[in-house]
Amino acid sequence: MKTAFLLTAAASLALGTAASGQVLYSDTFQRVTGSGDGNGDPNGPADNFSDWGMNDNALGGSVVQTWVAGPDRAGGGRNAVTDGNLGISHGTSSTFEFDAAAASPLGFTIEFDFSRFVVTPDPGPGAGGYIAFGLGVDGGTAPSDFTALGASDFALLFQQANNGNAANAEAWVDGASISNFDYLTPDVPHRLKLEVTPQVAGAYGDADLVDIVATVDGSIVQNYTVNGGADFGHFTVSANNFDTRYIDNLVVTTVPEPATLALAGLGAIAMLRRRA
Ligand SMILES: [Ca+2]
Ligand SMILES: [Ca+2]
Ligand SMILES: [Ca+2]
Repeated sequence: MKTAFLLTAAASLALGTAASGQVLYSDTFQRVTGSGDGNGDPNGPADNFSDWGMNDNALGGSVVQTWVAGPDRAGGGRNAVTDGNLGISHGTSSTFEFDAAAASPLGFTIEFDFSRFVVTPDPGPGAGGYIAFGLGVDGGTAPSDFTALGASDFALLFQQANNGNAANAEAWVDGASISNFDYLTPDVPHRLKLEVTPQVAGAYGDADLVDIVATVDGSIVQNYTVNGGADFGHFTVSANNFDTRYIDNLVVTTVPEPATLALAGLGAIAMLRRRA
């Protein structure tokens, strides 16, 4: 009777841990980095350089890295900057090269806010263009405004409704568009959650299958099964140069391993027995 109670208590602890996951890193971009104002003016102050600085982990996590951002824009205002609140991208890419996949055999989650416009109503030319989010950009890839799409293993692109597309969001695999869906109003902020689960624990390679659930604003749900690739847990943000986009409140979470949970459960039993 007593043993049964203790086992139930340990199981509850284990389930509680599994449900919450563990934050690997986060970023609220409450800092000022890069040159220029990132206002989207390609004729702005010359010789701007791109810099997103280091993540702040203000929403949890312990992994700290410097974002790889670029290119720099000598002679123009296009760049990647942080403005004290947002991670801004205009004709640039920013990659967080910590490999969340390598750290998360059972899967990981990437969640953040984004918008196609820092300033609304849109001050730029034509209200067009995209912001895109890629997984798997290999380390050492030179950033361009196309990196998240052209150099990733999987990506989602968000743009305006027109421009000849059937819908205003697209999924890309290995540099090519595979399908599209509608994320409703393209001119307001949204929240994207990517839940990434390898079909075989720890297998994120080119020949491995990875399930991805993409959820926009908690209600628009898209399911994908794609091949992985090297550096699959790298996260990249790219935007073209039509306007000035941003992300904010980034949280990357790992799914705990059952071995760890079992040990935690056994530890809990041992502790409870010692106290009984
Ligand atoms: Ca912020
Ligand atoms: Ca890759
Ligand atoms: Ca691939």
